Amino acid sequence: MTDTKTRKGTGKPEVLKPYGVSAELALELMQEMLLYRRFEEKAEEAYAIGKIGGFCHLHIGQEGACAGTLKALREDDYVISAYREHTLAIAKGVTPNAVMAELYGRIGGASGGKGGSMHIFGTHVRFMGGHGIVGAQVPLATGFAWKIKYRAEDSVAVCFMGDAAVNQGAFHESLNMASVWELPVIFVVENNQYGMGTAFDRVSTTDMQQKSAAHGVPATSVDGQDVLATYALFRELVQEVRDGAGPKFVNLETYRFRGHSMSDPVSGTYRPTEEVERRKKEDDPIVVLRDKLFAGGLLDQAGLQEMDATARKIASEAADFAENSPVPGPENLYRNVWAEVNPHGRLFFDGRRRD
Ligand SMILES: Cc1ncc(C[n+]2csc(CCOP(=O)(O)OP(=O)(O)O)c2C)c(N)n1
Ligand SMILES: [Mg+2]
Repeated sequence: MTDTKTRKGTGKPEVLKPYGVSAELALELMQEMLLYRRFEEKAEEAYAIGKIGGFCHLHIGQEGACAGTLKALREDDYVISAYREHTLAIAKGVTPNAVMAELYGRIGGASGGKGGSMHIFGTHVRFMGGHGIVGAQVPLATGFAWKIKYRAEDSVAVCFMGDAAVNQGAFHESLNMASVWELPVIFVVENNQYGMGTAFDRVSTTDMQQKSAAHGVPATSVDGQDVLATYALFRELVQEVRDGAGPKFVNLETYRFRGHSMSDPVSGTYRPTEEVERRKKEDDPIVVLRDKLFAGGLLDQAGLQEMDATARKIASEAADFAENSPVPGPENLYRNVWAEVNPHGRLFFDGRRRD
């Protein structure tokens, strides 16, 4: 994405030692998180002036969850998520152009402009959506993991969900099956503590760490605002699951810096403004990593600005691409409804890359 080598300082990389992460990788994570932040800000701006319509849930504040986890995966690993998925799609390899064009509802979008914000897919890189029904992706992830095991592959399935999904029946059915069949799947709760306007402790008498216990699925908690800790945990878990350890559950503690969706206020009555302001100040995953890199002499202000400029450029080029992509015409009405047959007589679902 950028020439991170030029940003490698001469300072003490001891700051990275506890995580077992190289300076190059830490700088890559920084560049990626900056891109996710600038991309979402660009989408926010486009939404505000009416260029994007419908639902739109931003991931701002949760960039560590995205960068730290996906960095530990291979291209043939499956990722599936709920509707707060724009940046997860990018991290898995869907281009920023295709994600932005999907938000704009344009033909160049990842789902041909017919899915929008909540339904971004990139099956060519095994990004399996983008799902609007809370918890709906959890049984699907279990199915991918079953397929991996059935075909004796060594990929893993990673299923992201919000904290509200753990009270859905589908979550428990899926964890039970995954456990009984020892499937290669990691269930990750992006625990931002709220499901729309409802705090988690108002809808649960047990804490998140206990949610998988009844199914015998081992649980771990991690500070998702610390991208290095998140990466270090996933590097370990992914390897264990790839090696046949069976399913895992991760309580990834994070916080969203915006409202639930573009139509909701940032704080509202369900969470005090002071709480939001404090978390933004103390727990911004980009600032947390920046401070470590500065302290270790691995990055300076000029280097950070250079990286930020790269991120802003990619986000703004994505918006230009979306603007210039046509809206899908009526000939697309019946496309992607049924599986199509290719010239070899095999069924396929349209997962081609659109740039
Ligand atoms: C089955 C179902 N019930 C209700 C809704 C309405 N709804 C949309 S988002 C949401 C909250 C989900 O919160 P969480 O899982 O914590 O994810 P977050 O938005 O915090 O990322 C609800 C209740 C829905 N989409 N699906
Ligand atoms: Mg939530």
